[in-house]
Amino acid sequence: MMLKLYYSPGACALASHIALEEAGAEFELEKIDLKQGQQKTPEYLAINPAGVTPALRTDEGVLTQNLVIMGYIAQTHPEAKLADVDSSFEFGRMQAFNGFLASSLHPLIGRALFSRPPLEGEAKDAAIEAGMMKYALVEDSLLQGPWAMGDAYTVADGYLYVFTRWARQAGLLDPARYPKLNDHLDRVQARPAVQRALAAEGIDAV
Ligand SMILES: N[C@@H](CCC(=O)N[C@@H](CS)C(=O)NCC(=O)O)C(=O)O
Repeated sequence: MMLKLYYSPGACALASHIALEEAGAEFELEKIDLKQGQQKTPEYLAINPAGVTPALRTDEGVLTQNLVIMGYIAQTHPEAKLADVDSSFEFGRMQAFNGFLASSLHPLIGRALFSRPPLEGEAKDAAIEAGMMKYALVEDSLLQGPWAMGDAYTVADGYLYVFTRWARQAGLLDPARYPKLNDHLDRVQARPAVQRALAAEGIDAV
């Protein structure tokens, strides 16, 4: 089976990219330059009509949404143990965590940091505050430690890393307020699979 991931460097598709590396999957990458609007070309809209990355081409068709793609990678590579695929309940618990990142944290921090045109002044401050409330919920309640779901690394860890990476780059991940998230970021970033994904996307560790 040949997989192809459509991604944009440093954007949220990095989570699916990390999952592919962690799985030891055979895959190709195709870069979609969001700044140049390549996600809205007819060619890409034929792959993902929503006009966003990631998309994963499989032999059966295209999958979208990081949490779906990551779940698929974990299920199709059970030997890599990227999720507890034998327990529907534990798998669901992990997807609930991923769903929180996808539907609650990502939209808010994405709006604060990447709105076009950029937010400024009080509007930006308010957007950052709203986004950081979601990081605080992960720090204070959702992150089990040392990994997102507890003792075992899962695809949820690569997903959380995408957002802590953005926050640290923006100077928002104060170690005094977010010690667990900082520890988690460093722990994920030290993994060889993550370093391979960063190198392939041409982006830096933070
Ligand atoms: N919930 C979706 C979010 C996808 C998404 O918003 N991707 C962003 C990059 S982080 C994108 O491609 N944005 C391009 C645009 O909105 O034009 C997922 O997890 O796959």
